[in-house]
Amino acid sequence: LLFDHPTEPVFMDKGGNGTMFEVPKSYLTEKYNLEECQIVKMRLGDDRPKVFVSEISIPDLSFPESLKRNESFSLFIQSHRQKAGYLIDIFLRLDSVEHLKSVAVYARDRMHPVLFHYAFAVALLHRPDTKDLNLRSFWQYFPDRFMDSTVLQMIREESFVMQRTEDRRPIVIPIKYTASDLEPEHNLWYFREDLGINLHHWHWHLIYPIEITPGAHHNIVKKDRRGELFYYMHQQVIARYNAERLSNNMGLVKPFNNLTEPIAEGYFPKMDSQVASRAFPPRFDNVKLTDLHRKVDQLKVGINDMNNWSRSIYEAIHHGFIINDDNESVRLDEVKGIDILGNIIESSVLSPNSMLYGDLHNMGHMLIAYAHDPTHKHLEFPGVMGDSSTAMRDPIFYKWHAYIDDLFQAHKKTLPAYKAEDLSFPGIDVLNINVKSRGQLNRLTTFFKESDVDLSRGMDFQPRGSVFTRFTHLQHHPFEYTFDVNNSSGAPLLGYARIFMAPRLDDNNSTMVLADQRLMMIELDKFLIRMPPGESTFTQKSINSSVTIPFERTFRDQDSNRPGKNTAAEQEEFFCGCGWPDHMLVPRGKVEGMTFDLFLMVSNYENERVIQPGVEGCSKSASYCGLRDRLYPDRRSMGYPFDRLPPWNVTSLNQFLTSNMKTVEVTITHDKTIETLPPLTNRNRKVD
Ligand code: CUO
Repeated sequence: LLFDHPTEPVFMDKGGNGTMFEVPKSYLTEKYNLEECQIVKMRLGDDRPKVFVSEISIPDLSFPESLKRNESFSLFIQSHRQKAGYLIDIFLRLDSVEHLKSVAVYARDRMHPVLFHYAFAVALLHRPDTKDLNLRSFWQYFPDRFMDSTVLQMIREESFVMQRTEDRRPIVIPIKYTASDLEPEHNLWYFREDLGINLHHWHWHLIYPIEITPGAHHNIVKKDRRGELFYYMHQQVIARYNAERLSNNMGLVKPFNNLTEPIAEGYFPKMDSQVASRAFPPRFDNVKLTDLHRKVDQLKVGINDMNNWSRSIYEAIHHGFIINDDNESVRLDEVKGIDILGNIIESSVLSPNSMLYGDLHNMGHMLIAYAHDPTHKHLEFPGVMGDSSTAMRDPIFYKWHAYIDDLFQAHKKTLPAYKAEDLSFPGIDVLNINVKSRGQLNRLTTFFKESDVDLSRGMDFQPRGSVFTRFTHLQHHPFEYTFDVNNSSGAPLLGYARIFMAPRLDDNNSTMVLADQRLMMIELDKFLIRMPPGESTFTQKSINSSVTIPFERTFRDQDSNRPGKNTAAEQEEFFCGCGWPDHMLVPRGKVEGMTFDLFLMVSNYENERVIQPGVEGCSKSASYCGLRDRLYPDRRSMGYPFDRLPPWNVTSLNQFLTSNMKTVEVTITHDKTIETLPPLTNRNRKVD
């Protein structure tokens, strides 16, 4: 209830029979008066859900409250992060769930709705007594950040005219609503504006916060290899985006490495923020960045600062060490180097020297997000790049992150190539690998498909009840990997099966050299296999990928509303909510078919396993998201074996292969027919 309808106030009332009573100081009663509130209460009727809370001593929330409710909130801005961090810390310190509930009720109406949602979700996720709660997805509460604002208006109309929920029809989100075909970048609408992808990004940043108030007694930032995961997850996004570009006969994304150069690609989001009641500002074509100075956000950063930070980071990479706060040098070695750099470049509060290396990535987001009003002259809010739930909609996101990835790759290039002993697995031969989908061998098919999602939790309309929105997204037919392995060691062995895929041809239709193709390698799955002596066959279904979460989990509302669905097995869902959406597991491909190299490596699990206690629950989407409360379940560098340059004399994927690896050519064909849904009302909606 505290998450539902985020822009509506909680109505509070004294009550009960002396044992429990609702918090007396409500936002509404402070703003209006008790009598007026009683009238509102009568008007709303008595069937509204009620929650009783304990009497509490009111915490001092003046610091997070200083961000006004109708302003914008961005995790890329330090002063906003600090306000959220303060609130998170208060939530984490409370000694019981009962207390937490009371303080949360008190805080909810006084805080910025997104700040509250973020802080409360982070706290629930990290408190031992609440971390198993099954929370719904962010898009359900803030649908305004995920779709065209005209759709929201149509939903209001539908719910107003069709008072009975069962008579309501789904509101169809038009395909391609943010631009026309005159804009070539618009080909990629299905990737950039995908609900599941944007949700994944929000969720990732939710479980890997950048900072919490200094001195906070819970350290929720310091998670295992979080800097490296920042690099790897975003690197994979770029690899995937490039595969989509090639699928659409477009050139690879160009890094935004000269901040004084105009940004050719404009972006007009066509979304209204419900919280701020303002449109997300657009960015026109060919806008140039200028120094940012917004006193209201305590935000001051110049293009020069950015260039200096970037220079210092490149220097550190080329010298092979960074200088920390205590003026000591710390080597950027093969194991920890990338993790240190991740925290420096992002940058998180774990950056060992934020004076010297600055806040490069976050400030890039903000410079771009405020390109239309860098000095707050027009009192404008940030564009979509200012928030992790909306940033991936904008073409510049990919150019900015391609630049960020170039920095990481500069470090990876300083590391020695993997030697044969780092790659091979004595005694193991991979004999073959195939994929099968609907009876077809090594041919995958993608298509567009309509799906309905219920948005009623995020809408502040009356009367209530489900209203569905119908959106179109990419999908593929499920597939299955099959491979044969020969174990000649005479003893059982454990292997880690690592599956990647990359386009074979570049944007010039020439076969890529491995030094380029490795950057395009998309991780598809990673799983443990037990290999008895002799030959064995293994199969793995695409839906069980370690990269993805199933469609139902992304669009869970219908799921969690079903009776009996919130089983113990689903209790780890919130962390599990992080994961690349299954419907975007493979690139679109081309109508005439597009050639990919599918790669399998079976590596020695004994050298790579991470010994740690606890059950394996929720380990399904660990590749991009890690595991809750546990170490990243692979000792190898993320992206292994493609994270480093191959030896100079290995130019093709085939030359790279040792006997524990195999590749196969896979064709992805895009079927242009859209799988549509019948125009049903809620009455004939099949709930199960
Ligand atoms: Cu995820 Cu730039 O970090 O957005």
